[in-house]
Amino acid sequence: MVKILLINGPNLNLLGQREPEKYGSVTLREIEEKLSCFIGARNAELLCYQSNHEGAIVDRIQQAQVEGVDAIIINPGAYTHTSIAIRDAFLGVQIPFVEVHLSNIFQRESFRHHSYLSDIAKGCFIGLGAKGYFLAAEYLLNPAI
Ligand code: CA2
Repeated sequence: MVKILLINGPNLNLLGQREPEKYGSVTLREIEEKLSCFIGARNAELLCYQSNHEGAIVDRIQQAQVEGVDAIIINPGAYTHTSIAIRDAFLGVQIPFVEVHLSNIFQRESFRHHSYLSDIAKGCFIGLGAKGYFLAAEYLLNPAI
């Protein structure tokens, strides 16, 4: 069975509780539950992980290799713009991944315009809110048109 790992980075545990105008009103738990159903209905399995700690995210990516995870969906939060360590973790495991951002990072401050992951990701869904996670899953499970 295809195994997909969803990783959410720092502060995304607060989704739906603060700044709904920026990040929407759906909670992370709701996203995880709905995405699990979406992926389960396609005979695949979803593992969910959120951490506010860079090294813990690196550990989880390395562990994914051991577990035989087939693909990763990641919203690295602010680590998108800072983390060479998370980039190196992906280069080390060679698990295909899709990068998701709820907000359109290109409409925001210039320091959010660069991602350390986008050029090594399969692709990115940016600025489409929580729908981006589902579009990423749909792509990973069914990449052909
Ligand atoms: O748009 C995205 O998904 C981001 O990855 C969100 C990050 C931000 O640093 C990136 O530039 C773009 C911030 C996540 C903060 O999440 C919160 C959620 C609710 C309340 C407060 C913060």
